[in-house]
Amino acid sequence: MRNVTLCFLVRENEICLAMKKRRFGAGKWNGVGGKVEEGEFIKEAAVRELREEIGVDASVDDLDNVGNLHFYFNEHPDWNQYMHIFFIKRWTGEPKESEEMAPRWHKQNALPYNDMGVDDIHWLPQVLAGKRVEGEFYFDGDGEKLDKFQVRELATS
Ligand code: 6OG
Repeated sequence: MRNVTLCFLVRENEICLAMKKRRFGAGKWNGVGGKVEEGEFIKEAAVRELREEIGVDASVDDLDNVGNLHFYFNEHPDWNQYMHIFFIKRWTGEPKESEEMAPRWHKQNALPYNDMGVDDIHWLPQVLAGKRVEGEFYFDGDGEKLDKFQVRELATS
C-alpha cells in the first residue's frame, strides 16, 4: 500500500494547519505531506514536503511519529494509503504559502474540524492530548464519507 506523510508544526497551545489549494483534500485544512517516493525514507519524504509546501526546514531527528493510519477507499481501492503522522516542535523558517498550501496557526482547542478530513476528529484530539494512535478508516465515495473506523491508543515511549 502506498505510504504518505502528514506533518504538523506545533508550539504552545497552537498547531499549524494548511489550507490545501489543489488536488486531494482541496478546500480543507490539514497537515502538510504527500506521497513517499521510490527509494525515499518516510521521514525524508516528510521533510521534503515541509520544504516544498510551506518553506520550512526540519531535521528527521525532530519528527515525532504520533500515529499511523490505514485508509481504505471502498470505491477506489487504488487510492488506499498508509499515512504516517508526525508532530514537529523544532524547525527553521516561517511557514509560508505555496501553490499547494496556505498555512495558518490555529488554537489547539478550537480546530476547524468541520473543514478538515472527516477522519481527523476521531484521532487528532487524542494525539493533541499526548497519545500515539494507530487505526483503520474506510471511506465511501471520494473520501468525504466515513463508512467505518477503528482507532487504538498506543503506549507512548
Ligand atoms: P497529495 O495526494 O496531495 O497528498 N491525506 C489525508 N489526510 C487526512 N487527514 N485524511 C485523509 O482521509 C487523507 N487522505 C490523504 C496525505 C495528500 C495528503 O493528504 C493526506 C497527504 O499528506 C482520507 O500528494
